[in-house]
Amino acid sequence: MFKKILIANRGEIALRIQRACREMGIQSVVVYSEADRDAKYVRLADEAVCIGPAPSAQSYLHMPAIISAAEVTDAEAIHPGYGFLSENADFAERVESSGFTFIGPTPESIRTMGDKVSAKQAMIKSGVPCVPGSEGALPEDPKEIIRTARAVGYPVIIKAAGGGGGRGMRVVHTEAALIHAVQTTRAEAGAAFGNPAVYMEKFLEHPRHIEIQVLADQHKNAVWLGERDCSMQRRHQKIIEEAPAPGIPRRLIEKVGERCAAACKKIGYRGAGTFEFLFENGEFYFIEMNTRVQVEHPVTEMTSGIDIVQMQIRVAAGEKLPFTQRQIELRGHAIEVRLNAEDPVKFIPSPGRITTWHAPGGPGVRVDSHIYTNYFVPPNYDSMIGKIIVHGDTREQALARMRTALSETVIEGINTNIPLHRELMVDAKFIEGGTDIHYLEHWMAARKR
Ligand code: MV4
Repeated sequence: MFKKILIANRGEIALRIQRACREMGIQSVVVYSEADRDAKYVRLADEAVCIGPAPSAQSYLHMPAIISAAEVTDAEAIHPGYGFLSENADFAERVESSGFTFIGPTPESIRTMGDKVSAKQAMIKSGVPCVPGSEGALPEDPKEIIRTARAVGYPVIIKAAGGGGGRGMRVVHTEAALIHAVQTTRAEAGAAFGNPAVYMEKFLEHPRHIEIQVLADQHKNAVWLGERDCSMQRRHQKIIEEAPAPGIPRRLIEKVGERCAAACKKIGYRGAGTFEFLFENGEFYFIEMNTRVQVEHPVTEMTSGIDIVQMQIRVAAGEKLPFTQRQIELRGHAIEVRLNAEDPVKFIPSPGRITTWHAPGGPGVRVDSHIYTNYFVPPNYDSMIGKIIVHGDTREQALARMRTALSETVIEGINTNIPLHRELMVDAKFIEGGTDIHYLEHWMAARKR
C-alpha cells in the first residue's frame, strides 16, 4: 500500500479523500491555491503545498505545479477527486510517466470514455443497451444524415463527441432544421472541444437519469454497487441524489448492473466508475461513462457499506477487490442534498464569510463538508460547499431524517439553497418518487407565478 498520497483537489472532496487516507494509515499531501490557504482541511493534512494563485488554470488545473508538489513531498500516488484534472487522460499519463500512480483508470480508458462516440461503441460491443442513433460519428454527406434521422425517427438529438455533461447538444424536431443544427453543433464542438465530430440519438423526452456505480480491479474482477437516481437537476447541475431509484423493478436494475460489471471486465476497466443511463418506459439507455469518483458517491456508500474512495486507492495500488458480487448487500435508502452557496431563487453564486455553521446530526445523518464558522467561501470555484446525506431503512425514513437534518442546519453570512431543499422534501411529487429530469425546472417555473 502507498505510504503517501497527494490530493489534487480542494474543498469537501479533498477532505473526504484525506479521511480515507487517514483511516488507511496513509499520509496525505494537499495542494492548495492562494484562495484556499486558510481552509481547515489544508491544515488537517499531513503536508500542504501551495501550487499557485486563485484561478484554477494557474493552480488546480496546472499539471506541472501538481506533479512538482508530488515530487518535493515524495508522494507515491495522486488522487484527482472530481472535476479539475480527474478525467484528463493527458494528466493521468503525465502522472504515470513521472513515476507516480494515478488513482483512477488507465489513460486509455479515460480517453475512450472522454470521446462519447468511442464510449458508446465500446458499450455496444460490450452488450450495454444504448440510445438508438447513428453508428458512430455523423458523416459529412447531408443526404446520409437525413437518412439516419429518418431511420431513428424525430425528435433526434445531435451531440458533440467531445462534449458530455450537457455541453454541446442540440435537439432537432424536423427534417427542415436538421442540417443547419448539425453544422452549428459541429462548429461549436470544434471551437469548444477541438473535435468537430458529432453523433445522433433518438431524443428521449421524459427520461429519468439513473446511474450505476462500478468498481473494478486489474485482476479482471468487477462489481456493481447498485444505482443512483440523479434526476433532480437544474441546468445539468444535480442537486438531490438517492439510492435506490424509487419504483424501478429490481430485476431491471440487476440486469443492467450485471451488464455494466461485464463491460468493465471486457474493456479492462480499473477503478471506480459510473455508467450513466436515461431510463424511460421501463428501458435503460446508456449515454456516458464517468471515470472518476462522483459528488454523489456517498449515497452508494451508505446503502452498500463500501468505502468507494478507499477502494479506489486499493485497486490503484494493485490490490484485488476484497469482495465478490454475491457478498454485496444493498440495504435501506439514502438521499443526498448538495449545499450550494447561492441564492435559493435566482441561483446567483453567494461567496463570502460564513458567520454561523451548525451541522445536523443524529442517526443515519452524514455531513461531507469542509466549511466551518468563519470560513470564507472563495468566489473562484464551484458553489458547492458540502453535502448532507441521510440513510434510513426505508425511503420514508430517509425523507423524514432529511427533513429533520435540514431543519437543524444553520448557515449564516452567505445565501444557500437550503430553503429550496426544505421545500422539495415536502413536495408531493418528490415524495411520491420517480420524477423525471425536467421536473425541477418545471417546478421552479410554476413556483415563480
Ligand atoms: C439525452 C437526453 C434525451 N435524449 N439524450 C444531458 C446531459 C448529458 N449527459 C446527456 N443529456 C441528455 N441526453 C437523449 N438521447 C436528455 C439529456 C438531458 C439530461 C440528461 C440527464 C440529466 C439531465 C438532463 C437534462 C437535460 C437533458
